[in-house]
Amino acid sequence: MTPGTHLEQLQRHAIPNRISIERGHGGLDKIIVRTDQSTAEVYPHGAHVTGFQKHDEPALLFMSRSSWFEPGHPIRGGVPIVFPWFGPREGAPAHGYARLMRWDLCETTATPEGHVRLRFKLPPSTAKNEGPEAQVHYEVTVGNTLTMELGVANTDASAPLTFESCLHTYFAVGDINTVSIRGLKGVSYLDRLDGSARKVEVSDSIRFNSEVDRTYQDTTGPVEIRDPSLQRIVRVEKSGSHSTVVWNPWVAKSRAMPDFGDEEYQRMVCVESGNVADHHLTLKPGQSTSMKVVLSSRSI
Ligand code: TA6
Repeated sequence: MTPGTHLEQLQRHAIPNRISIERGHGGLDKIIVRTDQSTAEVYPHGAHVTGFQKHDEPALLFMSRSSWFEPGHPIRGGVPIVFPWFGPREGAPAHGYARLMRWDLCETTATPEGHVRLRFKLPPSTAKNEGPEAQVHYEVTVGNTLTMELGVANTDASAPLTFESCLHTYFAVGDINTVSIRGLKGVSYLDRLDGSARKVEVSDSIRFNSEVDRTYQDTTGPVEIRDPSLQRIVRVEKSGSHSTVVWNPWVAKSRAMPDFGDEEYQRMVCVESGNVADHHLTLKPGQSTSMKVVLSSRSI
C-alpha cells in the first residue's frame, strides 16, 4: 500500500483545531494533537509518542536529534512501546517488534473535558513465528497530563500468551547532574550493569554520575523526577505495572549509539513503566490485561 493512501486514511481521523496529520521526519506520517493546555505528536510508526508539552512548560519528553525515522528502525526518544519482550533477543529486534511496526489509528476523540484521545491497534504480527495470536491496543490521552494505556488480549484458541511489555519513556531534563528520582527507596532491582545482580535501593533520591540501568521489581507506586534546572517535578503514576526501569546511558553508551548524540545523556533520563523479567505476564486464551501510565508535572 503506498504511503499516500496511509495519509489519506489518517486524514479521516483529523479533528479541526484538535488533530491534524502531516508528513513528519523521514517522510513518516505524523499526528499532531492540540488541546487548550498542551500539544503532542504521535507517529503511527510504532504508535510512538514523540512529543508532549504543556503550553507553559519546556517539552516533557526527550527526543534525540539523531533519531532514525525510517521503517525497520525504532525512533529514539519519546515513548517507545516495548512488546512482546524487553531487552535483547538473539536474531530478533531488541525490545520486541511492536515499536518497528506501523500501528493502525482506529479512532480519535475530542472529549467534553477538552482532552484528545487517540486509539491505535497493532496489526496482527506479520512473522508467523511471533507466537500466539494477540490483540494489542494503545490509547493516548492528551490534556494537562499525558496518559498512555497498553491493552493486550490473548485471542489464540488454545495457546497461552507470555510476554513482557514496557512504555520506555524518555524524559527531558535540564541537566542530568542535578536531577534526582524519588519513590524507589527499599525496592529491589536488577542491576543490568552488574550481571543483573539483585540489589535493594537504599537512597531516598537516586542521583546520576555514571551509567544507570536498573529494573526495579514489585513496585507499583508513583515515581518523581526532580529537575531543579527546569524548575519542575515530573510525576509518573501507573496501574497494571509492577516493574519500573531507570536508565541513563552516560558517556560511553551514548557514543556507541548511532541514533543518539554523544552529549544527549545530559538532557534525558528514562523512567519506564512495565512488566518485565520476574513480572512477565502469561494470559490464558481469552484473557486480557492493561497497563496505564499518567505523566504530570508541576513547578518547583
Ligand atoms: O531500558 C534500558 C535499556 O534496556 C538499556 O539497557 C538500553 O539498551 C536501552 O534500553 C535502549 O535500548 P534500545 O534498544 O532502544 O537501544
